[in-house]
Amino acid sequence: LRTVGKSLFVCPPHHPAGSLELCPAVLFFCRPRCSGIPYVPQPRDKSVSARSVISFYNQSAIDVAAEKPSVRLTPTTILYAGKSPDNSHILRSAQYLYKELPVRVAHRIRDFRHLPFIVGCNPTILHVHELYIRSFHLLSEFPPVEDFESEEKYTKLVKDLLDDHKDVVTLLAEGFRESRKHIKEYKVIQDFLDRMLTSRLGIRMLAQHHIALHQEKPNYVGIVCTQMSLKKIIEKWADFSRQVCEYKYGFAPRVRVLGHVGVVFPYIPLPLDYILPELLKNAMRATCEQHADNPVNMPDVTVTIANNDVDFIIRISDKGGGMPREILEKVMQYHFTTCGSEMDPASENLDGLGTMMSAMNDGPNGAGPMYGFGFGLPTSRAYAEYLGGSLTYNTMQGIGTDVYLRLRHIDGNYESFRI
Ligand code: ADP
Ligand code: K
Ligand code: MG
Repeated sequence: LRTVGKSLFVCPPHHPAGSLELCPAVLFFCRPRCSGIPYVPQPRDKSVSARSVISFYNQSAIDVAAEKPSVRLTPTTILYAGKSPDNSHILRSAQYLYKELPVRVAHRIRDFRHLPFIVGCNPTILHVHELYIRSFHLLSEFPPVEDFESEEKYTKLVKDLLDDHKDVVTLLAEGFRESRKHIKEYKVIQDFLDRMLTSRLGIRMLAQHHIALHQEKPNYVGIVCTQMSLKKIIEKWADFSRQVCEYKYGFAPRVRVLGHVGVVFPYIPLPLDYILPELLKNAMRATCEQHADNPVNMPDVTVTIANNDVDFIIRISDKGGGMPREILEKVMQYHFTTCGSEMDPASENLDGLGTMMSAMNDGPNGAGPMYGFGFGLPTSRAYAEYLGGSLTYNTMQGIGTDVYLRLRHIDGNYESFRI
């Protein structure tokens, strides 16, 4: 028995010198050559020391910020916030972020603290939790943005933070895959991930909007496209998904776009850049697997656009055989996939995790794999609901599936979502 500080540690008598054996009494590695020498506990994971785990739950500045309500803006507000020739709109935008971001980050930290303890202690989840705490301090300790000089520095910080957080979806997915087996109630994870992912989408939209205000781009105000053509954006992601599909299967179904193909209206393409490829890849995968014996005569994937005053609807129809009855309840669950054996760390479906998730994290610019991660449907649905819309599906076992993405207009005629 040895005493280090106030804690008691038991060092096994047989402990060979220089070993890195896990001491049974504590979750610390023994220092090499620990026999005979009073040893200093080393944290298992460099980023998470015992001190910091305690400090995760003891941060009064965060408590104060977490009590404040978030100020959510409508897209119309950010669209018409006014472009002023003296660029004062950029300064106002930075000042809004300066107040708003610490509050939103504090809300997320509060959510981490409320996770069941066994999940909150998972090293990957602790790592993300710590990332948020670090971001909170960087944002809230930054001096007030008063002029263009401080605005420039602040915008640099925002860009750096966007980059620091780019792998958060991968990390959360990994963390929960490891730890969800300890939780009886799936709803706890679903609610946490829904809030986490949609709040992250909101924060990233605000941050990227602010950054984009510095650049001039035809038909854009920040991240809002004032003349978005649904047909064009669908075709862009159809081409992308066909490439991923061809890479995986050697062939890909064609995509036909029907309905109100001529419509153009103001909208934010960013969330569609995530949702559309996920839905199109699902439709193409089902089609390829159902018609593998006759790929030359594969049925097309049909996308129908319907536009009206209040909202617009995108229906993606495939003849991929439908979803089997026994998985219907599960397809919307995070991590559920019919690729390999679900949640088995040894299964091959993890091979693609890195690439697939880099596509999910950054917006699908990299060629993300076809499927296998189980985040496509639940994340798309959470985003759609965050945007004041819905994602639903009808499936005909033996024939195919129709997925309906319904989203609200942002042109200010009816109430829209808030970012
Ligand atoms: P992933 O694609 O990574 O498996 P998703 O959340 O996108 O995760 O989809 C979950 C599951 O739902 C898929 O594995 C598949 O079994 C089923 N699915 C999704 N879309 C379709 C579709 N259009 N036709 C048939 N099955 C589908
Ligand atoms: K899923
Ligand atoms: Mg998918």
